[in-house]
Amino acid sequence: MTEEKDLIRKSKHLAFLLRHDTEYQFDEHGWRDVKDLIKNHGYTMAELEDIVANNDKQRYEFNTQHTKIRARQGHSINVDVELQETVPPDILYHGTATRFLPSIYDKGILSETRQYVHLSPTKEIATKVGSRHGKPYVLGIDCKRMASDGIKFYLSRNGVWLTKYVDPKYLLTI
Ligand code: HQG
Repeated sequence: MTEEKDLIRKSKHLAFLLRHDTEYQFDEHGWRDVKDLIKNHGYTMAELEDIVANNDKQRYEFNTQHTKIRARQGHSINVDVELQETVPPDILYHGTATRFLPSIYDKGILSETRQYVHLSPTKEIATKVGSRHGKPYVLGIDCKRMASDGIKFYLSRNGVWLTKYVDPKYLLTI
């Protein structure tokens, strides 16, 4: 494997280790010890520094001393990554696959295995998110109405909008 491919593989595996690993005892704010990743998961400090600095979606962050690392969003494990509650723009987008639409129009957008439903600021980003699951489809979300109904939104430090659930009544035809 080339060095570059190995780093991509390690960056992807880090998403699992920081968002979904039920074997590890995370602290309440979702931090994992850098030492654990070096000792037990084959990372070097230089690789972790490289991944955090250059990750395409800026998914990860260090604490100030670089002794701990966490994912900024996307967790299935139950941690509080101190998300910033933020007033959303009037419309956000959710990228999904066409085969999920009947169920989404029936039950709304569920967070499924993750802690939150993920919403994108642009149709372009939402299309990319949806295409991970099949033929992409972009739903518009009436965030203005959700916010005025008292529903909370959070903005992760890498620009992903999060909310707990989107009721079908807030889905827009775009
Ligand atoms: C769908 C990536 C049927 C939902 C992305 C989605 C994102 C339903 C799938 C982040 C449903 C869950 C999250 C319902 C929701 N019936 N299907 N009622 N409600 N769904 O991967 O939003 O690269 O957990 O539409 O860029 O695709 O990993 O969520 O298709 O930001 O950093 O259930 O993951 O970021 O899939 O992606 P996911 P997502 P990273």
